[in-house]
Amino acid sequence: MGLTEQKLQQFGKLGYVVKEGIYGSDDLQLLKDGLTGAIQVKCDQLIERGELDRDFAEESFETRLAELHRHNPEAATAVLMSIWSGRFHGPGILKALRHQPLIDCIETIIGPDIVATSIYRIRAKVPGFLRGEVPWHQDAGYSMPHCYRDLMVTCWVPLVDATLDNGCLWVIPKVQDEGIIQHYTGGHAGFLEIAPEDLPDGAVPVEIPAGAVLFMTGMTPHASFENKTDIVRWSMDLRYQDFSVPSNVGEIPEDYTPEREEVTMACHPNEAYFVIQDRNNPEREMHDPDEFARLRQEWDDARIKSPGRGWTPLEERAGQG
Ligand SMILES: O=C(O)CCC(=O)C(=O)O
Repeated sequence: MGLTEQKLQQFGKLGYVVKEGIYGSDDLQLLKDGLTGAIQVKCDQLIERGELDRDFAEESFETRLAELHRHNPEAATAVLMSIWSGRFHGPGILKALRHQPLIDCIETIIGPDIVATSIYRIRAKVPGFLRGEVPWHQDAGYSMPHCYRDLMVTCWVPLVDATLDNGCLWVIPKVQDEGIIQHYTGGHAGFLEIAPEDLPDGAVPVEIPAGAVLFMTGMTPHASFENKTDIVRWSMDLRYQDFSVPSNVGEIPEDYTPEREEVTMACHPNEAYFVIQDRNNPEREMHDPDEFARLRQEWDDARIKSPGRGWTPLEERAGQG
């Protein structure tokens, strides 16, 4: 139940900690089935349009997109983009977000009042797919500046064993209390990126088995590199905060007008937030997957402009591709 005192101390000291066995092999099946369904829908569409001649449905969850990518990189990219990032909010994601053994650990870190954000990402790091490599950044670099000091916990969960070879996450320990590092636009594959000269020393790889969770602060620099294997390094990352951290729970997208003071906005104004646990008002908790998907879509569609997003000043590094 939850994190031990020793693990909590490690989180405070290093800015990250790992706990194994949080998700068992059955716990993520609904999510994997949902992803398989979404992949099939996109493959069917591509086949109908004559852009793909086979769907590799006979392959396993771990190998299907790798084989598809080898066979037809353009079609595989279209499939990947259809589920990329937070675009997948189908079956299984709310269950994964509410998974009690994970929530117990989050409670150890931030207390019993728990909000999750729509900034969950499902990542299929397919061998040879460049967007699968994520350059060095702090998650806080993506949030509004007034939230830099707030604790948002990122939970990185590999759905297959994460190894050096298939592109496990790397983290830089013990710098999480030193503040935000300059992030630049135009980094690898369009991500925000910390310049090499600004990167603190001491990066360590975090090789962990499927179903383990790597907990990080929003200020913990992390990155992941090439997948040199034949299988897909599937992972998901989920994010949690307590009630004191700005969110849009209880608001509607229309509340976000251009005149609104930035400091009153959610840390990520254009993503929906959900109450996961509220002991005093359990009726506020999100349990319905359909309502979850609807709310998620509503905020996604609204495309709220967040004027002061974290990478101030907004500038591209000379020479970045
Ligand atoms: O999964 C990866 O490779 C990168 C994950 C990441 O950057 C994140 O969770 O913020």
